[in-house]
Amino acid sequence: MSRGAFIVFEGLDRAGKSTQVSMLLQALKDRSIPAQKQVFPDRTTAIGGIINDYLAKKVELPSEAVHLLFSANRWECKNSIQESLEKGTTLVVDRYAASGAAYSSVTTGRPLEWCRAPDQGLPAPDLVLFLEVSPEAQKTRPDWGGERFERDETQSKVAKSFRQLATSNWVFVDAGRTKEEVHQDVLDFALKAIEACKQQPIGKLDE
Ligand code: NYM
Ligand code: MG
Repeated sequence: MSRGAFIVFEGLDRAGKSTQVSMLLQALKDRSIPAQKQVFPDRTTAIGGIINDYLAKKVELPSEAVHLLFSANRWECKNSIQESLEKGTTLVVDRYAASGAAYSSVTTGRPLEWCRAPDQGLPAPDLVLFLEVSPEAQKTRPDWGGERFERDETQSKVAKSFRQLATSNWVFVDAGRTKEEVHQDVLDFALKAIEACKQQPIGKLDE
């Protein structure tokens, strides 16, 4: 039996990731391709609850500790990710390890290698769709600036870190267009990835 694809959306805050995740899931459903959504941080777990309080500025924690919590939040989902992919379900994921390294390299000031280390060994995405958005467009989107890290200066530094993390399975998508135009590109890349990884083993981050 063929496995599902591990498809991750990355990007700055308010790039339209959640919208594109929903549109892609619906399009896959319409084609009878089994698919499931996963969001990081997963705020529904015990660890996710602390992350949520930190982002909402309800608790203070050292940036390094928060970084490890974000990674732990992925590790607690490792088995379910693996099992879903193995049973043939494609995962459509809103943020993953690249967000962890890109944001924390800015907030901790530590090298990218340090930031990437805790995620080593987790299942690797087959496709990373990086949604590119301008600072002007970001600000026009609802709820901008409410959470920690939602500041222009932080976002432009995070954007640079993201670029340094890009590998051959990343594609950069211009998210400044209409959501339908963006979706057309996304769907095209996603369908190709689903086809291409069917008989491939699931990769691991940095191993
Ligand atoms: N974030 C997200 C991190 O700093 N590290 C991580 O590992 C992940 C998954 O959390 N500003 C940051 C990016 C966002 C914030 O995510 C909440 P979202 O997708 O805006 O709900
Ligand atoms: Mg956000």
